Amino acid sequence: MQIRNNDTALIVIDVQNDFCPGGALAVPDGDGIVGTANALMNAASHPVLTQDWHPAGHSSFASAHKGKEPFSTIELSYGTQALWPDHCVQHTHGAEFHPGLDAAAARHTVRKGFRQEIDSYSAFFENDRRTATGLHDYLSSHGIKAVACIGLATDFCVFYSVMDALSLGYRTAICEEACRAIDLEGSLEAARTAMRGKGAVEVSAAELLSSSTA
Ligand code: VGL
Ligand code: ZN
Repeated sequence: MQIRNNDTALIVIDVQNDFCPGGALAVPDGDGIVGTANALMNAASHPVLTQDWHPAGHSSFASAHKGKEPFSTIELSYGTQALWPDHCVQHTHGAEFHPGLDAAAARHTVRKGFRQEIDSYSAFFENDRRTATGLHDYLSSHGIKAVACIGLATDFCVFYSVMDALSLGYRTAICEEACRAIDLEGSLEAARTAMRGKGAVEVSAAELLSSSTA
């Protein structure tokens, strides 16, 4: 897969301050992908960003549920939801893209998780698995047939985005050197197995950047 191709989009997932060291839900070495993400975005014909964008008191925050701790789970109307520290609250520093990310290189930004009662890991569908974010319509209207996913975190938002992209019929690649994981109770291995099993291919940044016909 090559991101210079007109029918291919690069989806850069949640490279935001709160997911980087020092942030409220820091992913280990989350900021270690910024340089590669910039190189890929600047080469891509269709770079798209996603931004986790929660209202204060969001239902995915442990603090919104009496007696609940972060990294536990709760049953919401649509099923089991993991509970997180407050993070990516709209219009706060934590919700901003990492300052080193060349966000201006993006052609489109998708905000997700802004409905009080529904979390959204995937760039395509919220956690009720029904509510669309609008990204599929956007990509379809631009003739996109293939997507390469990078960003934070491998085993949550990247994972759900990859699985939905496959379900929607996109040729789908993940570039793990440009991803970092939370890895909660084996979630990284489980995510890898599920992504491979459904047909996602692992690609290097070098391959995504190449323009060979091989
Ligand atoms: C994410 C947990 C909560 C992510 C977002 O970007 O992977 N994880 N919100
Ligand atoms: Zn979130």
